[in-house]
Amino acid sequence: MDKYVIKKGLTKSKRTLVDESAGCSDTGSLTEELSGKKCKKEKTGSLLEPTYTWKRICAENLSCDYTSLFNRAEANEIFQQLEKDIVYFTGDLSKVKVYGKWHNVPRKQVTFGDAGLTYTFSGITLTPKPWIPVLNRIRERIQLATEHSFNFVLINRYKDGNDHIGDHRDDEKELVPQSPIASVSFGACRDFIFRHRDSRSKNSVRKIEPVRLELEHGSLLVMNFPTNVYWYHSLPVRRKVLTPRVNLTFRKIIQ
Ligand SMILES: O=C(O)CCC(=O)C(=O)O
Repeated sequence: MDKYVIKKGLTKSKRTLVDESAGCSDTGSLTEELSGKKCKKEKTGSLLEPTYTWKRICAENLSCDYTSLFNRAEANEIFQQLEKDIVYFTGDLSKVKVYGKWHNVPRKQVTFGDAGLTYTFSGITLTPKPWIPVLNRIRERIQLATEHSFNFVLINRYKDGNDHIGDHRDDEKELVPQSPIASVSFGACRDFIFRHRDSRSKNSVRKIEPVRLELEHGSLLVMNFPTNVYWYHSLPVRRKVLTPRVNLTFRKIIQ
């Protein structure tokens, strides 16, 4: 396995978890941000809130948290609903500009969010569609698990392992500075790779191992600051994957 830290099977409060992950709590704001997360079973009236078992993923200036957000039955139901309800962008909105040339994106994408927001990436400005119930269900669950609220989501659909997303950082100027990004996945399990900005090519002066994850059906990956400053991420082609996957990255956009 590559050189990074994963703490498994922790169901304690996030404060304890950070304290146990020496070397990962070197960012002052990180400890503060994680301390409020909800990881304990609590009884609220007659409702039993779900328990989240978090894994910490750390490397130099990389700080992520990973959990199963939905059980298999819920994840199956939500995946079906997404496949039924989500209508993806077509035409010019399904293209990206790379080195001045327009290309079709090798996947489908669409955005939803609060009225009045816009988001520009890869040369296109996207106006979000209004929230729909299945997205609010996911958004509310993320808020319960992380105590962060999000006002925008980018949805990517990969029809099979040929669809992919190349190395990039989520560092657009519209994002609230230092805010986390919550990435929820449904459908096929896919590899997800982080590469440090100083170690992306063969000629790089520094040699920093990539961080490889498998994003599972119903999972949540929280990318905390400053991960997206230092690390690029990608979902590479995997020809053996024959089934679709839908990924939703929830973001905080400046109003
Ligand atoms: O599909 C994924 O897991 C990655 C999506 C992504 O990189 C993005 O939305 O910026």
